[in-house]
Amino acid sequence: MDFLAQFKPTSIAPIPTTTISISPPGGTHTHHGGSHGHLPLPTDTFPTPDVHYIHATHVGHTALWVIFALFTIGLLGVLLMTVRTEKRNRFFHGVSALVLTIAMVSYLAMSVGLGVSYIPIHNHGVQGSLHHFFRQLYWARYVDWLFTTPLLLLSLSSLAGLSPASTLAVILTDVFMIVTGLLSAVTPARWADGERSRWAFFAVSSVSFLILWGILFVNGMKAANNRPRSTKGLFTLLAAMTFVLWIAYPVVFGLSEGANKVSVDAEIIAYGVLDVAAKLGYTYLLLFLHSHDEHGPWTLPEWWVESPQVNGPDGRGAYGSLGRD
Ligand code: RET
Repeated sequence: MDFLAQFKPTSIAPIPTTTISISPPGGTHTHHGGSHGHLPLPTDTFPTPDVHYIHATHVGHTALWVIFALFTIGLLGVLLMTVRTEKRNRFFHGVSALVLTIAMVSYLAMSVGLGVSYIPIHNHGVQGSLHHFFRQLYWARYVDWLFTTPLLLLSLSSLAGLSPASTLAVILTDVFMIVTGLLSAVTPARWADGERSRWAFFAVSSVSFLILWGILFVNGMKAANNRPRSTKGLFTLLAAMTFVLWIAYPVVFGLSEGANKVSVDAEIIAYGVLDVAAKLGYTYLLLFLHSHDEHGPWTLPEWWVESPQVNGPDGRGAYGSLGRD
């Protein structure tokens, strides 16, 4: 079904026109001859551009609220699991709670109408350039992804025991992917050259996607070989699941922000399903299936989770006595 049909010229009223008359300096009366006749005012008729906004309806707005509610409930569940876990084993709980908090706030923002703008998009052959199309862009999701995707990758990398250098490489490549993806989404593409720049940014972002997953799979599997069997299995499962889910993002992008093939409502629902699976699904699988062992790279050191117990020789506390000898 072509949702754009409703905007095509057959169903669009003819382009309205504006007629203007200009009163020339000196008036329109004749100066010669005996008569006092007036010349007609010079007039011209212009077509007025017809502006069309493609935006979410009640369906999309409701979906945003529902997804916000799911993240809120999911976050509460994770917080409950966190307080019931020993402090030193809360690494994955902390990272996951952060991911869900950011997602919750971002969906709340979008639900109340924040983080949105209108981007000029290509006409796709619709009657010349006089129909101007603007599509609603929820850019708030890119701000969400900018923070949540690095955290999800940190969580996956830590599970595998990936080196700090490779983890940083994965995260920086991911940030680059999201930023170039946002550039693709905000590129005004009213004409073909704008459309070309949009897909150029999309291609750059997609290459980063492949690089980041290349590093994560190759180095991650090597690192996971040094972990207990169950951890290696969980890493393989979560990495494969995450990879498959993440591939769907550029597909949804291509159909919505990219080529404007589906409505904004469909876009909201598709991204919503993916976000819930990639964040909530991931988190709960990880927290339920992962069992801590004392020597895992993710077990937090004592000094990190406990406040210093010592008082120092001068009674000013551990830090007050530093450097006295
Ligand atoms: C974009 C468009 C440009 C090409 C590519 C993209 C990839 C986006 C991804 C997003 C993942 C988001 C997640 C969010 C929260 O859980 C930016 C859509 C490759 C992979 C997992």
